Amino acid sequence: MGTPLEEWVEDAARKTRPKQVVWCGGSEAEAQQMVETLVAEGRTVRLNERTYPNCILHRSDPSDVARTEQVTFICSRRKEDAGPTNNWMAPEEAKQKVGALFDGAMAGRTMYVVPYLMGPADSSMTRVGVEVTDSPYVVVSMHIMARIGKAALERIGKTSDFVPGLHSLGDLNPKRRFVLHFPEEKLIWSIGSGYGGNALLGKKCFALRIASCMAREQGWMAEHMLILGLEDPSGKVTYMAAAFPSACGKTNMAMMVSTLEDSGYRVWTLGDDIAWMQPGPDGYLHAINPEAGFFGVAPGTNALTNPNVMAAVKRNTIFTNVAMTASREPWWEGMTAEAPPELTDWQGHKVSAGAQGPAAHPNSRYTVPARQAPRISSHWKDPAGVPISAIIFGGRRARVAPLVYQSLNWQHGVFVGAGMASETTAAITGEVGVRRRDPMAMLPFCGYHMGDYFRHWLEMGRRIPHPPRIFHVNWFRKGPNGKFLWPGYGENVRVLKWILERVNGKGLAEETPIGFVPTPQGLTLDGLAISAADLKEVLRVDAADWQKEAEEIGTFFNKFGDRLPPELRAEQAHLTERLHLVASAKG
Ligand code: GTP
Ligand code: SPV
Ligand code: MN
Repeated sequence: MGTPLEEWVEDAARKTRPKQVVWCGGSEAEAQQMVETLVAEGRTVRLNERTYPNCILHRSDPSDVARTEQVTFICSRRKEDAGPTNNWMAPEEAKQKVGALFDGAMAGRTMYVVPYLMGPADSSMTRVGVEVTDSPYVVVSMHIMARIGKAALERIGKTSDFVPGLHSLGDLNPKRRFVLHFPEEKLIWSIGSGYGGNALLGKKCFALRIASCMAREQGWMAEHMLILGLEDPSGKVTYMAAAFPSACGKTNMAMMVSTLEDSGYRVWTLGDDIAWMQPGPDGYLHAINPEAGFFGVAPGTNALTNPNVMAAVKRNTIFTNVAMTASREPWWEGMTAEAPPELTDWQGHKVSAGAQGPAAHPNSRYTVPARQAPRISSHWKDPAGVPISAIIFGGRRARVAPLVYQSLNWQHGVFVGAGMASETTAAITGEVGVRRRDPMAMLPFCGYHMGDYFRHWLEMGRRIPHPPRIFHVNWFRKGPNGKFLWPGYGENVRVLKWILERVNGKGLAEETPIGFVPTPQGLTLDGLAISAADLKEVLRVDAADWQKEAEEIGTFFNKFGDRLPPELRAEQAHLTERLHLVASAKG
């Protein structure tokens, strides 16, 4: 009899029948060997060794470039435990149907066993997973994104205290692609995709879908949030966590180069996608970043919008589906004003003059070690996490949502998060630019009934003596000319500064029906080129628009039936009343 881990690996090998099984330890030599394998497979090239040392470009299958939510399932025993926002499949049916696809799936291939930690080795908030995969791309990515090898194995020892994840590329046919989560067993099965969020099982599958279930059982929170520290002129750092849907600005905000550095406001990076949070002995909600790297959206990133990212990805980085210049350097739309001559596009074709479509895929990405972020916080691996003073929700809204507002209290803040919406992006397969409600940016990531998830948020608020203040931001509001009203990126620090002031009981604000909105004087705007008219528009709360919004939120809440906490229904009614009062005062 082997250990539970050995037995599970043997089981996986019996099913998938690889030609060999390789246990991964996470060494640099192993990474190099994996890159050799990738290059030999023909979809990966090494980039310019002088300007981009130890960087590779991987071109994925053209049908496998983003998360596929329609084939992502929660396989809880009871359908109602997955709730109305998740796809559901019965566990036995899932095991039979998808088990058949795993049968012999690794024939002739190597099965890699990747034990990994989510979180720093010495933190009580850290959890362990093991991924078996037949994809060397997944292995090199996990090398960067998680802490691999000995520490994880030591932690598991002879116990069964790990989240197993079985992954195979299968035949990469979208028709035979499935991403399955078994929340009662804490088990993950993924087949038919090699793409980040579908295939790096430590990330969305474990650290959000499975972890959200663990967090609810164990009294903590697993959220789709960046973590940053905002340093003020006195040197004091205040920590904030922000939840924006996929490709809505988390990595950029976490790695922001503040335009107010000269006046002493500096942003420190701790995490860019996932936060695990737990009340600490000091009465604050403490957050750790369970990951060790960033898997960021490339297009739109340049030396002006985000010099920190540009500096970070100059070495030891995996680029996926970006374009390549004649000198073997990565390129994507928005990196330079004009496309360089002689580009190779993300599918490996030479780009001819007047070519249609982008040269880099809109969801092309870089995978970079967190330690390479120029402004990585000295606390990013702190086992106790950092105390969070503000939670910021946000979305991509061309209309309606103002630049920033503060909720009235925790319960109202939970309502703001539960009712948030955003326009869809290239990070998921499907139509781009469609507005959908995406509570707490967790719509695709909550592993259980979202009504219960809202209840868990409300309960956490009661259990935290010093709860974070809750805000909502929108960098993407557009004027009548279709242009963004707010410059965004490094200028967003002006909004963070106001949030910091509000946390400290200062900051000028007007109370509107939706919450506290900064007065134009409340924002520090010196050195910013924004017209008074645009500023007014970006802060505007339109009662008629918001009445429609409140109605839509009400309709969305109907989905949850009697699992919707009554507090949220009450908040929706209060918002409607406040809007009504304002409208009738004006009328
Ligand atoms: P995921 O990794 O998918 O979870 O995305 P993310 O939330 O980390 O988004 P990211 O920071 O990678 O940004 C996504 C896209 O939004 C990129 O193309 C950015 O250039 C763009 N973006 C980010 N911040 C801003 C901003 O403040 N203003 C504008 N206009 N665009 C932004
Ligand atoms: C997202 O889609 O939210 C991402 C990219 O962060 S992935 O890891 O693919 O989920
Ligand atoms: Mn994400």
